[in-house]
Amino acid sequence: MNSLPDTPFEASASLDVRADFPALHQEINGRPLVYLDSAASAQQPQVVIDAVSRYQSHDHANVHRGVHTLSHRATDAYESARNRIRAFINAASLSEVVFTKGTTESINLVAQSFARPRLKPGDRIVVSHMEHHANIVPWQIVCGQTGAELVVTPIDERGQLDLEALDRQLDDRVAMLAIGHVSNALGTINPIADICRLAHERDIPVLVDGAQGVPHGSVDVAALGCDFYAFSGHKMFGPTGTGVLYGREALLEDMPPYQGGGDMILEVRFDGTVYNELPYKFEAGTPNISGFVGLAAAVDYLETIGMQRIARHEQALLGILTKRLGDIPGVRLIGTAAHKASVQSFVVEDIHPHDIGTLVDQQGVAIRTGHHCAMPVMQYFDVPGTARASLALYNDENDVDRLIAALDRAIRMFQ
Ligand code: C6P
Repeated sequence: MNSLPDTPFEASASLDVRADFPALHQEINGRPLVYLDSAASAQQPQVVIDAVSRYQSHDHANVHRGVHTLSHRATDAYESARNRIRAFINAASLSEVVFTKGTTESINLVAQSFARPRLKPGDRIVVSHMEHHANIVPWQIVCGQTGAELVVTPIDERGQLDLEALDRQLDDRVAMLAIGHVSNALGTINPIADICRLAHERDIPVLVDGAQGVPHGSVDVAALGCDFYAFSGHKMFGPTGTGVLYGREALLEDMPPYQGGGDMILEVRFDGTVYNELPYKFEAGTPNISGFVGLAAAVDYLETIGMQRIARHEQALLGILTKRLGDIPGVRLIGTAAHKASVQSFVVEDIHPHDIGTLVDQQGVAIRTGHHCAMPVMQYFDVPGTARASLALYNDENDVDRLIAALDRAIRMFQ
């Protein structure tokens, strides 16, 4: 079951995991670091750093290529990472778990290998107004290549998807629906299982951008019913340069390779090449082996704590953060959906978000400011950008206090 929480203010299941994250134990500008930018990139626990280091120190070689012991060890580590991640998202088979560089590459792969050969002029691809650029631009590119048209599902002033408009838009011209699980700029959790059901009643395949979904609750691709699910390792406490594309086997089987090169072939002749089986057909070249070893360690770490506990902890903290921010005069919250993950965007009257970001950084508090690669969201709310605090399992109430104090001070400097 997809258990991203429905209830915004569940009781806190307090977590005490800060000690596991070495990067959190440092001073920035003379103050203990408060890290509230996990939606951009989450910090890594020591077990992930150790797993990568152990692999690099003892087991490293290329995968699927050598008969020597180290190559076997590297291949075993890489393929057992795939199995670990398969189980984490409940994919039916290893063939359905393609390793990529990140969400961006996963979505581009689907746009080019799945959508492009199927699209014809007049077809439609539906995306929502709250998408990250990674779930807009690849579709614009493929529309340009094929004559298909991009259609945008509106959102409301709380940052929620207009489901009735989506229902109307999903007609027989639509060849693909590409939708985010959780908005990075607004925190909105979309009802993906319902959306997939709606789309599938009309035979429309669905890609879910899960970059902000996977870190915040257990994601079960079978229960969601999506055709593709894309996510990044670095947002779920793993290394950068790792990503996953889940795809239904029958669809992946039918798709041409995204890139050509070593490892994605069974036989190469000048008169024709036979491609490798799934998922290797989509993994040309030497992959980020140590990165996926680290990602598997991150999955172990998350499962040991428990995704439900993480979700409850984050929800409780989000409730506190939202209330405290909303109580500050001059602060406008951007993204107040009924169902949210632990991200809160805001703007402060008469102060540019970048100034806010710089001033709180001077007090040791890391938040992200700007358009968050979601410019259409900024256009909808008519703001140049927002300040965004994003919470993870290692944040606590003290972090919220520190942000609020830093903000108060920043605002006073402008008065
Ligand atoms: N969002 C943020 O600060 P990559 O860069 O491929 O790992 O992930 C891209 C991406 C796609 N979809 C969503 C919903 C995302 O949030 C992101 C990355 C970061 O919000 C960096 S812009």
